[in-house]
Amino acid sequence: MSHLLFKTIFIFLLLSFHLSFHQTEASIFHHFLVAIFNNLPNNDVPLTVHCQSRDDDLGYHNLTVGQSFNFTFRENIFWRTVFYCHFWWHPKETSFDVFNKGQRCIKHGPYYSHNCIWVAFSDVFTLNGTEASIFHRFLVAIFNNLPNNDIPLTLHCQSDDKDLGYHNLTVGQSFNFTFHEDIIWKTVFYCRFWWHPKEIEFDVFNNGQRCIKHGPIYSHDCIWEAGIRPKFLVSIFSSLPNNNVPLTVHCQSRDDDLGFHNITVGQSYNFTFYENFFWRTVFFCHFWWHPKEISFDVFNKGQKCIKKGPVYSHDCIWIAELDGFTLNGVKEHDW
Ligand SMILES: *[C@@H]1O[C@H](CO)[C@@H](O)[C@H](O)[C@H]1NC(C)=O
Ligand SMILES: *[C@@H]1O[C@H](CO)[C@@H](O)[C@H](O)[C@H]1NC(C)=O
Ligand SMILES: *[C@@H]1O[C@H](CO)[C@@H](O)[C@H](O)[C@H]1NC(C)=O
Ligand SMILES: *[C@@H]1O[C@H](CO)[C@@H](O)[C@H](O)[C@H]1NC(C)=O
Ligand SMILES: *[C@@H]1O[C@H](CO)[C@@H](O)[C@H](O)[C@H]1NC(C)=O
Ligand SMILES: *[C@@H]1O[C@H](CO)[C@@H](O)[C@H](O)[C@H]1NC(C)=O
Ligand SMILES: CC(=O)N[C@H]1CO[C@H](CO)[C@@H](O)[C@@H]1O
Repeated sequence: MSHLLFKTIFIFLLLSFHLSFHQTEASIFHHFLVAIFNNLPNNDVPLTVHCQSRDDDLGYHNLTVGQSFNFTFRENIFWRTVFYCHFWWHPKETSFDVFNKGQRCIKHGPYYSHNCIWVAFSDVFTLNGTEASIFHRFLVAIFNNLPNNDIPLTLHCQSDDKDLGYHNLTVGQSFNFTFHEDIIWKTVFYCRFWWHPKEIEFDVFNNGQRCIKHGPIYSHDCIWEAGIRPKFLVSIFSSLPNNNVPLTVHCQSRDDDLGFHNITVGQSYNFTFYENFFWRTVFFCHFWWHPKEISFDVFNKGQKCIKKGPVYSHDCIWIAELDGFTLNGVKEHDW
């Protein structure tokens, strides 16, 4: 009996959830269409397409000239859907996001549209009639921002069919080149760098939307800087009134737990670290000064310590006072 009651309630709950879901659905979901047309020259090679999202694999499709492959989906209000497709038109191949942004299909898409009409031509893809200009002309700039030590930065950049030669850059100099990327045709530029005794080689361009796969931003300017990774200092100084209660601090990053430290009045607790190229380091600290406590990021942004930090500095000097915390002289947090 009780089992049956439970079942009934469960079904009722399920039904009512379902109903309310459908009631709100209309206002929060948008319908999108992605269409991929084959407008390639007729050469007996089909355009093979394989599209996927995180959750859906739409399978492989062969399109003859004039054919299209379409799919529709509903985007939720969080605009998190990403569909990417891999294209083969022997011997060429490429892959890119065909949808990663509500309203414009892709970031920097040409129009506000819920119809994402992609057309494959022999040398370019268009989105909704516009040559996807974000893929078109690219600049690679390589700056020598190394310390001055009489050794030039020597570099040698190449693609499969171009050799850009050897170049020596003195400090402050840059070496630039531009090229046209046709997004079907996979351009890769790689460079070898020498700064005696160091030497390294990597791709400076291998992705039409972000310069390199997993590059930090959508851009067709690929600005590389050779430098020494900047070293940052975080210093936490207690300027609290002397009342026998120490300031206890516990700082962590994603990878490092710096442990618990008690700072007496007039003392400081410091740590230093090297920030990586992608500026992704975050350090957050928890502070206790009985009965008060607070936690916040003490570092989450290269150059200014924190987003909207008061000054450009590699030294992040936090001072704990009776009424809160200052960063490099500017009040940032109340207790
Ligand atoms: C697509 O065509 C290729 C030959 O060009 C063939 O190997 C493949 O099986 C075809 N795939 C589908 C899904 O029809
Ligand atoms: C795909 O969508 C486009 C644009 O709405 C339409 O012209 C075309 O007929 C559709 N193709 C198929 C196979 O549904
Ligand atoms: C670059 O400098 C090195 C010495 O550091 C020299 O041997 C080489 O010839 C120079 N190359 C060019 C292209 O100027
Ligand atoms: C290379 O490009 C950068 C970024 O646009 C620019 O600041 C710099 O002056 C250029 N250098 C040369 C030598 O053209
Ligand atoms: C910090 O001080 C508290 C007492 O105020 C003590 O319980 C704790 O063990 C101390 N921690 C460290 C790391 O010294
Ligand atoms: C922490 O850094 C500050 C600022 O550079 C410095 O004045 C202080 O002496 C350092 N404290 C310790 C314990 O190293
Ligand atoms: C060429 C083409 O398809 N243009 C369309 C792009 O999207 C806008 C907004 O939906 C339409 O008005 C255009 O006709």
